[in-house]
This record gives sequence, C-alpha cells and structure tokens, in this order.
Amino acid sequence: MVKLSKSQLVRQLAKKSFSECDLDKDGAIDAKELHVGLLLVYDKLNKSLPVHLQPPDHDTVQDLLRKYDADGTGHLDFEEFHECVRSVVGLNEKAKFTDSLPAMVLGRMALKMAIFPLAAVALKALLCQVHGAAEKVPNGALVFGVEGLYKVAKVKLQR
Ligand SMILES: [Ca+2]
Repeated sequence: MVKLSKSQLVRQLAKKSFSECDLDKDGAIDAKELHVGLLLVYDKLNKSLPVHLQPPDHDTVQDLLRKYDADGTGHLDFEEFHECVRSVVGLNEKAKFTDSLPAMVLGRMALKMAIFPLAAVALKALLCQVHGAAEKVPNGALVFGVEGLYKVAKVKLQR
C-alpha cells in the first residue's frame, strides 16, 4: 500500500468533501453549501468527541468564504476550498493554527480537563467550609455539576 503524506491525505479528504458539499454539482461551493458541509463536519466531531464544539453561524461562514474566495467570485472552486480545508485542519502555513479545528478541540478538551475539575475542587473547599458534609460528595459529581452550571450560564450569555 502506498503511504500518503499528511497533505496528500488532506487533499483527498478535501476532494471527497468538495463533491459532497457541491450539492448542485456546478463545480463550486457557495455560502449555503459551505455552511451545510461545515455543519456536517461539526456534527460528526461532536458525536465522536467528549467535548461540544459550537458550529459556525451564518456570519462566520460568510467571513470564511470571503477569506478563501481568492478570485472574488462569491464561491469556492476546488483549489480555494482545499486551502480552506487545510486551514480548518491546521495544515495551512498562511493561517493561524489557533483558528483551526484541532486547536479548538484541544482548547475545549483542556477546558474540560483542567478548568472544570479545578472549579469543582474550589467549590468543594467552599462547601466544606460552609457545610462539612460536602467532604463526602465525590469530585466527579462536582465536576459534572460545575460543567452543567457552565452550560446553563453559556446559554444565558448567548441570548
Ligand atoms: Ca455548488
């Protein structure tokens, strides 16, 4: 079997996604097609990852399209789409890695793995001061509780 380099793999992935996204088969990806394609990617990631990534909204997709639409046609041809995919997976030297999906996933995982347990420990220390029984509450339950509170707070903030 021929071993493909990372960029060759990404090019293959981009080719496959391109034909999947190009719903009207006109050989270009417009804003609507790009949005549908990205929602599918995020849906797949959210199903297989222990964290939730916020899928891009309409404005983010418009920005993305403008950024990679090198010739200003209002849609992406395959080469433009390929550049876009390379950025999304963190392979594009011209784009910031922090904007890529792996960076986002790592960021969210780090948040889940570090921030929530830390908050849970702080909460437990606080509860123990107020009420000794908190000592018996398992840390896992507190992490779960803190994460739940965080989600509720985030939903409220977004409104
Ligand atoms: Ca199209």
